[in-house]
Amino acid sequence: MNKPTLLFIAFITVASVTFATPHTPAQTLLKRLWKLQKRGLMIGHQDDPVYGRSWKWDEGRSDIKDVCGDYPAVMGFDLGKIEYNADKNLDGVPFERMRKEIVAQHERGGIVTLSWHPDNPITGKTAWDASPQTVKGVLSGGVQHAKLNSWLQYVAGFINSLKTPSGKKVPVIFRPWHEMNGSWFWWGSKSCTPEEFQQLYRYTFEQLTNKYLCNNIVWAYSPNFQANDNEEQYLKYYPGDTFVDLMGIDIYDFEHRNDTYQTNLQNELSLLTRIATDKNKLAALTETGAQQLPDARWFTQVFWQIAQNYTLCYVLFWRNAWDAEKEMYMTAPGHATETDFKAFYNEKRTLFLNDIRKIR
Ligand code: BMA
Repeated sequence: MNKPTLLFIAFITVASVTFATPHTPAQTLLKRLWKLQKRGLMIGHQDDPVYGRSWKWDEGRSDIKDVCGDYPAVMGFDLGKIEYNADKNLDGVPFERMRKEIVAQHERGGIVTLSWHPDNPITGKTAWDASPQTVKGVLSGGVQHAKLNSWLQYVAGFINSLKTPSGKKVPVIFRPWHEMNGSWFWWGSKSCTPEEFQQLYRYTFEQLTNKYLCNNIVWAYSPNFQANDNEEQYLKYYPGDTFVDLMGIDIYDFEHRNDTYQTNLQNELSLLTRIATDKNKLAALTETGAQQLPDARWFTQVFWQIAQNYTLCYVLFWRNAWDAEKEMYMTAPGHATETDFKAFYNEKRTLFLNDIRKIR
């Protein structure tokens, strides 16, 4: 790459933070995230303001707010089906509504993160169709490369459309191609080599940054938990320092095994925070939760017992799905975890919207 091109990229991407000015929306968010990471752990929730345990599509509502009177500091949304320029995402959330909620969360001083579960571009089946060679088929020279290009154009279009009423772009944390070390997604370990994955991630970065000028993205690398994880395994699919601002990990308890979850969480967070510190990147627990929350004191006694020992920017608890009975990871009014969640809310170092909105 020649020098003018490099300089140009420095102005519009965040992964090149070493170049201080001028400030893009992404650089402003990145700076704020570093400040907030020192204050405590921001609490996040997927699809928080669009549906909950016993409701859907109401406005101004949130299971977290209904329990503790405050919104989460971080809200997560998923772009699945944006690749078809569809009206609704894969979980039925209208993109218009999503855009409105993202801007509202930003305007009230909160933070937003985006994931994307696109369908398999070769077979047309879901993101969970891990047919071999899929990634190869969308890379340059592949049979469906043009499709990837058009899909990225829609993603960029949505991200660029996130603007305040006064026309300022809203920054978001984007973690494309998450859980790639798992075997369940078409961009995962069963469907590509680490090199192919890295090409896919970098291509996504380059298209969004250089072609579509998305200057409002903080980039996250977000593999899944794996047994006996170590640095080499964690970094197996890592696209490189230039393309990443935040290092994440996804880890769940699907089996109601508190001890196992705590051990896994501790091991992964030790590793993650060590690697992030070495690389001078932010660290976050990019997805977690105990499925169906069978333990009434899970938030303070299971999760917080471990998480409080680490310096992390945020945690994103997964969704209280309206369309899948098992997919419940957050408290709600009347749920057995309600009292415990209030205690979790009152912990000094758990940060909700009111704790962060003035810290800019
Ligand atoms: C998954 C599950 C799915 C959902 C997807 C995107 O982890 O919750 O039911 O469609 O996330 O939100």
